[in-house]
Amino acid sequence: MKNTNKLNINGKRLWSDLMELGRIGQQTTGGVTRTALSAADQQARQWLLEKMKAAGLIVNVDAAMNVIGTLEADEPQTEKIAAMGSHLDTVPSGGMFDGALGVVAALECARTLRENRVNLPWNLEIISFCDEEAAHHAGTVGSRAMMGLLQEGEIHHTKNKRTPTFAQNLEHWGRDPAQIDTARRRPEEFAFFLELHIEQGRRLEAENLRIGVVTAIVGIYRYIVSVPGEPAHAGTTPMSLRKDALVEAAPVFTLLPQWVRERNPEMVGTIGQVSLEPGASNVVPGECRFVGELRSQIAEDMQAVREQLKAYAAQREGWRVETIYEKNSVQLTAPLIDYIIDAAKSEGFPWTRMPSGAGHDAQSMAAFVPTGMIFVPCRNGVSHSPAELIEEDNATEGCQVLLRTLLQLSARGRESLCVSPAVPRHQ
Ligand code: HGY
Ligand code: MN
Ligand code: MN
Repeated sequence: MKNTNKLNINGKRLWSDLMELGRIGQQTTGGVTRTALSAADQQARQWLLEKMKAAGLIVNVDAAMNVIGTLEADEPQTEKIAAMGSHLDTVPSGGMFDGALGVVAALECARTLRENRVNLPWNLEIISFCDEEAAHHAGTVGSRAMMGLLQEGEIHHTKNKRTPTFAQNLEHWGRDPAQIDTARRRPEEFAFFLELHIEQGRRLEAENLRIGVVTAIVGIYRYIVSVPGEPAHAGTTPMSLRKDALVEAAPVFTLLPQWVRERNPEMVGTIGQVSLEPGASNVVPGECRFVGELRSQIAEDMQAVREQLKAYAAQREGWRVETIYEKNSVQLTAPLIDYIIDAAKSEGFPWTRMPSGAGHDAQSMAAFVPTGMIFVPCRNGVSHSPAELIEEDNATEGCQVLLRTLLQLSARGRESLCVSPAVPRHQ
């Protein structure tokens, strides 16, 4: 491989792409809504495909609607594939950098390599995973489909009656849900997977650091709780005769955070979604369904609060607790962490090791593939909000470290990179 010590990505082009992509699904509120398999998400998928083709990549959209662009090596010295990427889907009224930065930066690395005729010893795959943000039911659908981690039938579940299932939306885009298993890849195909992402927390900014070297990704346990009531006329039904599902459910909205705080101040718990049936202002709620999630680097924390929630529900007639999923935290791959640190040092950016409090597609990949993650700071640590913001320099620096890590792995990593998957903690 030719000398690449001074190879730099094109930060202006990277930023221009991020701004262009950020306009897809932009809301008048300033946020971006590209929920998975929506028209805006599909528009972003098409945008990416065009950019990948213009960059000379071989493109493919797999059965889970992951987008994969391949920069083929002229003379590959191994069957193994280097992979980088993230996701383009967003939460409703989210930001324009969560996920997008990792996909566009990976594309920028591929363009830079091709323009400078740098020939890697392996094919490079740029991947944009589908439905990272749990638009239908569970999250990281595309990356879990690729790693064979989907639960039986999960693409036919939905978190509420107003949301189509992932399978229904696949059909909407002309895909056959029955084929989803063909998205599965053999983990041993991959030499490694790298993901660049905004930190979505305050630490890097607070400590004046520019690069986060991710050591572990938080565990997430997520449940749908259904609470029965009796639908009734809001005007003619006396208070004493009501069975109001929202009133029944309401104590849990404060109890769950209290259980979490009492268990471990480092742990978090959220009820971010509540739906009522029939959901009319003049009908006493006949059913309340809410999604509760617990996050901790320590599985026992989440198990303890899960048992409190299940015990509370078990004492109440008709309550149901459905597990969406229980993902334990994963440690990322030591040799890759060292390569990312070397890359940050050689680019001269102050860095730190740190865990991720957010979930990522890297978590799915890390189950079976050597995986590393790079963070850049975001303004006030805000994310999943129209106020999500990074500077152009953050994008450039993160992308430069991503490229440097890839180059160093390509130059000397093949032998030293022990192809041992990450060690999921507390499995
Ligand atoms: O929820 C998460 O942590 C991620 O942003 N999907
Ligand atoms: Mn997110
Ligand atoms: Mn993300």
